[in-house]
Amino acid sequence: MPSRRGRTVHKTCNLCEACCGLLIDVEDDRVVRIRADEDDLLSRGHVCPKAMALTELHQDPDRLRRPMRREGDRWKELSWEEALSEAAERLSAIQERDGSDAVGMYLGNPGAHNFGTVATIAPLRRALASRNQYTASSCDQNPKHAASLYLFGNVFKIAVPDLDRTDFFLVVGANPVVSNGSLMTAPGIRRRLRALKERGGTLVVVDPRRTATAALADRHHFVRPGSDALLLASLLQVIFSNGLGSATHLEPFVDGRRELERLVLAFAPEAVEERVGIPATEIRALARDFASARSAVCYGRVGTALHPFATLTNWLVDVLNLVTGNLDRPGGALHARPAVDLAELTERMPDSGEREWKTRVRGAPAFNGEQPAACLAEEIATPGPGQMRGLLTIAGNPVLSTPNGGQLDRALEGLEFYVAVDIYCNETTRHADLILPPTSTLESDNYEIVFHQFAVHNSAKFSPAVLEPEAGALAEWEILSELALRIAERKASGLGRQALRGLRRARPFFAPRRVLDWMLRIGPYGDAFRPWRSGLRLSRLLSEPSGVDLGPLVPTLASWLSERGLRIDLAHPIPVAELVRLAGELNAPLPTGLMLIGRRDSRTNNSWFHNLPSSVKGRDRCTLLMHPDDAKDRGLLHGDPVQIRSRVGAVEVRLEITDEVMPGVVSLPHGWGHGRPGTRLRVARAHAHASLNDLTDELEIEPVVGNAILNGVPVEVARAAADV
Ligand SMILES: Nc1nc2c(c(=O)[nH]1)N[C@H]1C(S)=C(S)[C@@H](COP(=O)(O)OP(=O)(O)OC[C@H]3O[C@@H](n4cnc5c(=O)[nH]c(N)nc54)[C@H](O)[C@@H]3O)O[C@H]1N2
Ligand SMILES: Nc1nc2c(c(=O)[nH]1)N[C@H]1C(S)=C(S)[C@@H](COP(=O)(O)OP(=O)(O)OC[C@H]3O[C@@H](n4cnc5c(=O)[nH]c(N)nc54)[C@H](O)[C@@H]3O)O[C@H]1N2
Ligand code: SF4
Ligand SMILES: [Mo]
Repeated sequence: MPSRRGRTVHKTCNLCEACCGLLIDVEDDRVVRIRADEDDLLSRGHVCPKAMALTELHQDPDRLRRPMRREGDRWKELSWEEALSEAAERLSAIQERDGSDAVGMYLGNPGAHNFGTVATIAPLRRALASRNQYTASSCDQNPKHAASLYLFGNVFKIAVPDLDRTDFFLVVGANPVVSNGSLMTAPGIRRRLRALKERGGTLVVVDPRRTATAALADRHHFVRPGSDALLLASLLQVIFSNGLGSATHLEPFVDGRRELERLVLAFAPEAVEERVGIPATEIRALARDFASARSAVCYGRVGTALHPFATLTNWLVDVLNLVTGNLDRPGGALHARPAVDLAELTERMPDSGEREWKTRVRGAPAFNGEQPAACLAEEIATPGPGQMRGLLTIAGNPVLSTPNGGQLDRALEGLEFYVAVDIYCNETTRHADLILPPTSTLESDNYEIVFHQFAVHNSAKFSPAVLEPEAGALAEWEILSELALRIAERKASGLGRQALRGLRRARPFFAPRRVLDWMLRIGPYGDAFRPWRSGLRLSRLLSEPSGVDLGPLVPTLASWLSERGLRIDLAHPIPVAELVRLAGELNAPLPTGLMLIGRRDSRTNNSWFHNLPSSVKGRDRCTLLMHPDDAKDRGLLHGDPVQIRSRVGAVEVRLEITDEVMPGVVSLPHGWGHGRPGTRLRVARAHAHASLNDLTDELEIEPVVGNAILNGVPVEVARAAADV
């Protein structure tokens, strides 16, 4: 029990998308215990081992607490004023000299989990006004945003599986038991999947690896990496040609069904079975079972996003739900109705200009105002107008997380000036001239603005900082808004400059709590600034620390479409062109050789959790998984050190032989490779291992949105010359 000077604070864990509710006991400004909040509306007592590591993270001696400047090989602390003014001045000076595009920005994954960052990133982008915008989304969910844009008219209008009510859950390329769910905030996946079974429901998993999720499934189909679009098109073919579809209340909004029916004729199960790796009879059975279930939902995640037909695949997932009558209905796929609705909010924002163009060097597509991360290195290294000479990274580690990280690593050395807003000096940020570290997550307020959008139950929860920030520390939003205002000030003249200076002084007025209150008030449950009305405001969230219940997911799509005069076009030219390209693939030679895919581990988080002893202890996790037949063909034994070679590089790891992966497929987790010199990660360096993204190919991108193709990478594997 907390002592007299102790207290218990509610917090939402913001390490992953599950958004679990924690109760944190604090004594004398020290965390003494972290446990699950049994009353949390979403998580109902679920937590994973990572939440327990929050204290370790907070206390990690390598976590940066003061701004640092690199002077040769050494780092020196400097004051916030010096750091912020130098950052803003030097970035703006490069832009003044070489144009706006000469400074780029990369935003990484923890940015989406930080309310302060989400609230301040738009003004910072606007102040920089550069086309060189990058985020981890182009190595992740951009194909889902594109599919939602083409179907429902908004990148944030992403349909969520109604996991707790469905009768048939078809999981394609996701491993929520380990990842804790993505674009599906549903903490406690194991429990929810058990409940599905108990109500007589069915779980089917399609994955080249028998994952922890697949192990719980009624059926698991091995699938050849990158072939999901063929599988989904084939399911549609069976459904259309056997009249298995169901009419829905969305019918009045749907166009192009005939054309889609015609296009998928090419993908009969017999035509795709060899490429997909699932027998035609099983594809037919899956189509029938899915279509005849009382309710069913198909859900695809990272495994559907990192291959050559990623946008089409994500589009087909929603289309399958639609044509079987499962879109916008309980038990199927529904859109959440969060208290701050990003889809509605983006409609209210002034348009920030061009959303799509081609990149300078390669002519790759930009999507949703950002360029593919796969192009980052070449945009830095290739001379000419628009070459990136300055860089700002925020909560990102692209050297380990983007394709051909080794090449990016070298390119970063050539930058004239680089500022990192990050808590660690890691493989990427070691190249920075300045590192600006924000307060730790325990010292920050939190509202999961992004992930309420994808939650399986509508709710709203605010959690205040657990600990007082250390003296002199700045929150992420303070750093970013300071940079935005200082850069904008340098660019403005006369009155504009004065106004910006005034805004800078009034910065507390734009603190995230205040911004959140505004957003709640103009949101779907708010009072629209009419105080005589009752409506959701921050004060209510503060008084209900385990979350405000806003009810189960309900159908909203028909009204969303009709209010905006939108229609669902099943013959949308972009997916249709992709279907035609896919049909062309049916005659291409079948790939031979090994294909490399990634994987995640329940104790780690992408690249940045490996400096915490609890996440690296125990057995080696960065091993190559290989099927026994493939190992035998190569004369390899379990535990052998092996070299994996691709077009772009080679790494060495230990081999694990297992029939958990299908023949022809090998698997290595991403996020490792901490042996590079000059980082300040003592624990991670001792568990360095190798980076998967030293093998992935930056030239391989998906053509619609430019997503990196990080799965299905052709590789060769042989015994390594020396031990690893
Ligand atoms: N081969 C392969 N590559 C992949 C993937 C894959 O499946 N296979 N997955 C992809 C996916 S889904 C993603 S999302 C990306 C992730 O790509 P990134 O976002 O580039 O990488 P992370 O490893 O999440 O690195 C997060 C960074 O944020 C810092 N950080 C942590 N907390 C904070 C904070 O509160 N504030 C700030 N400012 N910094 C913080 C960490 O120190 C670290 O530098 O990786 C992608 N890369
Ligand atoms: N513990 C832990 N949790 C995490 C993270 C973490 O690093 N660690 N990362 C977080 C992030 S940033 C994200 S985006 C989410 C990701 O959440 P998920 O998508 O659920 O997680 P992944 O493990 O990437 O699952 C992708 C699955 O796709 C399979 N796969 C690979 N290629 C193909 C293919 O071509 N077709 C099919 N059908 N399957 C394929 C892989 O074997 C893998 O099982 O997890 C989040 N949660
Ligand atoms: S599942 Fe995710 S949100 Fe929940 S405790 Fe673990 S890391 Fe935190
Ligand atoms: Mo991600």
